[in-house]
Amino acid sequence: MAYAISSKEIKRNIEEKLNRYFGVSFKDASKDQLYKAVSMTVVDILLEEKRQFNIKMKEQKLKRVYYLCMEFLVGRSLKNNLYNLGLVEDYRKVLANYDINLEDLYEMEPDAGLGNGGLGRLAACFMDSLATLNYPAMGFSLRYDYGLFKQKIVDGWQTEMPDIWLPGGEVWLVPRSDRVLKVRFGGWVTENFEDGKLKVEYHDDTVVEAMPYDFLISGADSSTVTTLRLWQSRSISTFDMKSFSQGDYAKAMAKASEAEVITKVLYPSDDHSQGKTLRLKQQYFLVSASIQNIVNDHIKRYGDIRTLPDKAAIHINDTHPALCIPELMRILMDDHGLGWDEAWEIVNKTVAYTNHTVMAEALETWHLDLVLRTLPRIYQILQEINKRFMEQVWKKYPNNWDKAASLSLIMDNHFRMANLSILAGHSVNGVSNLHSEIIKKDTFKDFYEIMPEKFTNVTNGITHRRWVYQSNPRLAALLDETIGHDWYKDASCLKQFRKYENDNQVLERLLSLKEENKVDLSNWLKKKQNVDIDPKTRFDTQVKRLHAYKRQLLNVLKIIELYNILVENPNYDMTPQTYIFGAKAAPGYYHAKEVIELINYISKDISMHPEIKKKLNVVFIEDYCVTSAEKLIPASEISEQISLAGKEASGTSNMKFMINGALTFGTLDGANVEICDAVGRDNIYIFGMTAKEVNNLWRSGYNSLQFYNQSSSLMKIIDRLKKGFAGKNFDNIVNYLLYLGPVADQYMCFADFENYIHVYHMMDNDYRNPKEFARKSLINISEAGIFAGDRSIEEYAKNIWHLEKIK
Ligand code: 26V
Repeated sequence: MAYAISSKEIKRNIEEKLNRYFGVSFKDASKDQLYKAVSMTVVDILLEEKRQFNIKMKEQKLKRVYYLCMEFLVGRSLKNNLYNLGLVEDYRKVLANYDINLEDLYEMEPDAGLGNGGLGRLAACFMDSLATLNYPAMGFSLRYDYGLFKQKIVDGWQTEMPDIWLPGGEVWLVPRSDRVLKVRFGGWVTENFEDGKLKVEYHDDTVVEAMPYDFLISGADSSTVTTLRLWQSRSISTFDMKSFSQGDYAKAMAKASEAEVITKVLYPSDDHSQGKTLRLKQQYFLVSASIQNIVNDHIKRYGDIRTLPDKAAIHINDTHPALCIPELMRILMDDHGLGWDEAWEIVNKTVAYTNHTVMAEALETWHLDLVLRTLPRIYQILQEINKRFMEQVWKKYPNNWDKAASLSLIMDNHFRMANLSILAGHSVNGVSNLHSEIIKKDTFKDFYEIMPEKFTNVTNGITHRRWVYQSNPRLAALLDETIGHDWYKDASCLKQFRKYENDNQVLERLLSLKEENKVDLSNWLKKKQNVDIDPKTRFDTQVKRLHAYKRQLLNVLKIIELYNILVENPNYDMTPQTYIFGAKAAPGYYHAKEVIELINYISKDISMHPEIKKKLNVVFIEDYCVTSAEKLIPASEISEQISLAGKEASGTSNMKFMINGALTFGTLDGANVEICDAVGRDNIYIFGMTAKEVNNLWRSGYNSLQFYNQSSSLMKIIDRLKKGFAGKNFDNIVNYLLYLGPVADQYMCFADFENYIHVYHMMDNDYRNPKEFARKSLINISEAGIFAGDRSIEEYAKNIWHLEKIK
């Protein structure tokens, strides 16, 4: 059901915005002005829907989920909102009357890149599903001035440029100066009892203002709007007049900058927790403002803080917002006079936690001194939580120091945020079956032993509306024609597509639409990077953050192997193929940057050999982001998901590729395992060790040389790396792989190499039979329904948040 608005109104609304904000008419407006004016009219519609939504919420008094996350990787909004409101064609027609192409306006919008990768994009997909399914929900995050850096490749090397998204992105933010809050940092606190009541006083603290901006996200064919509230930090005293009068201009501004820097920039690292003060301030700023907001709203609506768990579910997406636990304790005790036990019970019933990584270096900890200095009251509460917990642990496991050490919230003078989150909340979930098992049996096994009832799984999901309907219109049209349109709201209907697995016409259509998507991608890449790729070659894609555990290097080893073969024998019968990479490395992650450099140099080297390039091409997509993913995924035929088993919590691009008909070439890791179960072994290319085998090999001692000495292929690959590509050798990478340098390959690329190549040949063989390959592709699309974000959200709503839908 489309939002009801006439073409005349649309036209008038756009004209009015153009006139009021830019002083131009349709005819004279620039594309940028048109994009902004059009977007403003869409925001007005969303505000109207929001008003209706608020009325319903007031009447129905439903429980609501508050999704706290440091990252929301939203991408572009104009197209998404027009689709979800069912207004694409109406807007297209209005604009066409003035010779304006709606697609051109989409291209004016910058990505809201307020996230690093999977975790942030998942949060954004979930906002879509929550609104579409009519669940009462609100997201909270930060309004970063700069999102994830823009990647520029300079002579093969990644450099980082600021992502200045606000000039084009701010149109989507609705300022809410009526809801400003205050957050306190630093100083020291005193506790006194007055009339038997605890009175906490703050001294010498710094108060920062939290200014909310609402990002409204419409549901698809639903009148529900989810608000994503982004907090901006502001100084209360913007200006120190005294210093200014004395001529000390820098000092006059210093206080203001100290406050404003908090939400200046998204931390661009998702590989290890660095314990930086500013990051801690960001996290506390987010949770303090959000929890105050939640509590204020609850009191206003219901009057009694004790009913909070009946009306609010607070979800912490990874441990980054885990300080909401002591913050809620603080507010319940210090501001609302509750006792410890009562407050603790409310926190427990309200908070739930999702873990997104088992990588030890990414599990967050905070140094006690840093917390004490930055958040003195929070420090006291955390110490008290731990003291009480340790008393219980000691009682349960007398004199068992191992248990105490593994469960304690404090280790080596650091607070462990995962331990806090598991202890305080009522639910802990992993993001794929395998990951949830690893959490229980390994990462947090001692917690699982004493509180098994808290542990559960919710396998990730993606919004198939953005990732197929909007980004792959040709496939969407084929689905609509064959199985009808119900899949749009109910992805489980995709199963009906399986009826066509032996229908030659449909298989032909699948092949031809993929080819058209490949042509589109080639044209886009030519325009964007002046790079040629041949749409007649197989498109084999690996796009994700660059991290050693994701093993882009293993893919590179395979490419060098093929390159070596072609150099030796240019007539080698090989399916022409193009390897597409897209990846950002954390700015301080040197090894990851070297892998990017290697990919770029191989690409350059191949370009110097035009005959080889026809059969084997490599391209690196600069500045991989949500918008480029939307172009790449529908055109890909092979999806590389080759992390070392046990390391990738779930993966979500694997789901996006699958639903677009690409075949997974991957290890039994994360959600690949469930993809394999869904499509069956014949329709996926699985290779490598299982998570169990990985552990065994690691424990018995991985010796890369053993693999190297037994493989003439690996020897030649290493020789080639030493010799170099396009005049540059890669000795550091050689040392990494052979365990000769300071950084060595813990992710055991060599151990999986042989099987990777073996399965590559099986895949390649299948690919030579297009119809057979198309059938496998069709089966992947048909079985992708379970990886819809809608399914994930239904599980969260039912099993963890206990929500009802808005009527
Ligand atoms: C971690 C850290 C560590 C401290 C510094 C800042 C920072 C920022 C982000 C992260 C997030 C790492 C966790 C993450 O993104 N996990 C990914 O979550 C996806 C959604 O569940 C999942 O599909 C991926 O497998 C998982 O790697």
